[in-house]
Amino acid sequence: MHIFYSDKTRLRQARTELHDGVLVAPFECPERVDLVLKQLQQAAVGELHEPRAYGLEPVLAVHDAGYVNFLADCWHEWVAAGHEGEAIPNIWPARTMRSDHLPQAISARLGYYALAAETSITEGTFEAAMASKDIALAAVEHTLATGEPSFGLCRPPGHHAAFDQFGGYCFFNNAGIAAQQALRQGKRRVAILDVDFHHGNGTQQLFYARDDVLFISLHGDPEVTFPYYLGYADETGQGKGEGFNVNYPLPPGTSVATWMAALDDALATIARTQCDMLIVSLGVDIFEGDPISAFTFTSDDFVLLGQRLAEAGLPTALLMEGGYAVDDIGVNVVNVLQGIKQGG
Ligand code: OKP
Ligand code: ZN
Repeated sequence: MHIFYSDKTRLRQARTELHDGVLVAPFECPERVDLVLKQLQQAAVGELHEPRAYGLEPVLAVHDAGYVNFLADCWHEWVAAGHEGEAIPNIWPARTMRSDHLPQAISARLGYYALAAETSITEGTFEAAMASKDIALAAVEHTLATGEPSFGLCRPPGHHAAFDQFGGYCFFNNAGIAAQQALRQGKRRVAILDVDFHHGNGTQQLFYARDDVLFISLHGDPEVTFPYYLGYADETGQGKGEGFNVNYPLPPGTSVATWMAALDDALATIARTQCDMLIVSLGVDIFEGDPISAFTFTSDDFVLLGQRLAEAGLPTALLMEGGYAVDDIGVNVVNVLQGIKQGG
């Protein structure tokens, strides 16, 4: 198996996350990558490769150009405006105000392009986000060329990033960018299976009205879990995309058996809808020890997850999303990949 990573992901080194009303050290930290890499090397899961630079063109195939320009310039504009700390949105075009006008002040633009406030923009954030989507593109390119599974150690994650919004630690939608690239390379329908604890609202939004990307997500019930405002079971797609969006909101504390039953249902849908590629948004924050999540996977259960994914029998690229129990993140990722290699 080929594994893609980049030291450039370290360029995102935020100091602050607004969490429970306090500015804390971010859960989504550079050490996550170091610890996964260490375990991947120790377990000799596959060859490590650095991606090439694919530029902005594949990003602009799914994201708004104004949004991309905002991300590229935000930190510099923030500093130029004389702000002291990291760039944190604190005003939005909320329901009672105008959203048809983009004000010029960086504080206003920050809120316009943000969907949540926990994610600070810092020096190097844009460069790390660029490296992260390059990792995703390289993984998909390898799987397309060889048919073999690949793993992209993306960081920052991507699944909360929408057409023109960042948040939930995400800036570019790595899985969405990679899926679009696979379609351009001749795939007819790509399944994106999102197993992260949190709903992949960004990925859902990008492909909601399309039938060439099937989006399926298993996640904490948005009634009580971030991102709250999307991820319900009645969101089934729109227009020709009707039936190509499937959500499995599951209550906090859901057993692995119940989760696996939903996964079987998801895999049956993937088989029935004639997808010719599988991209997995691999969040290992479904782990029982995750500090911000509430599912119950043990480290051993991740092997079973990998085996089930292999049973789909499709060319598969796995892309890292969340996972914040840093002591166990490496083992949990390795176990998924070992499960994939063992097959179903
Ligand atoms: C990113 B990914 C916790 C609130 C949740 C944001 C979570 C972002 C998760 N107090 N804050 O899906 O792992
Ligand atoms: Zn998550």
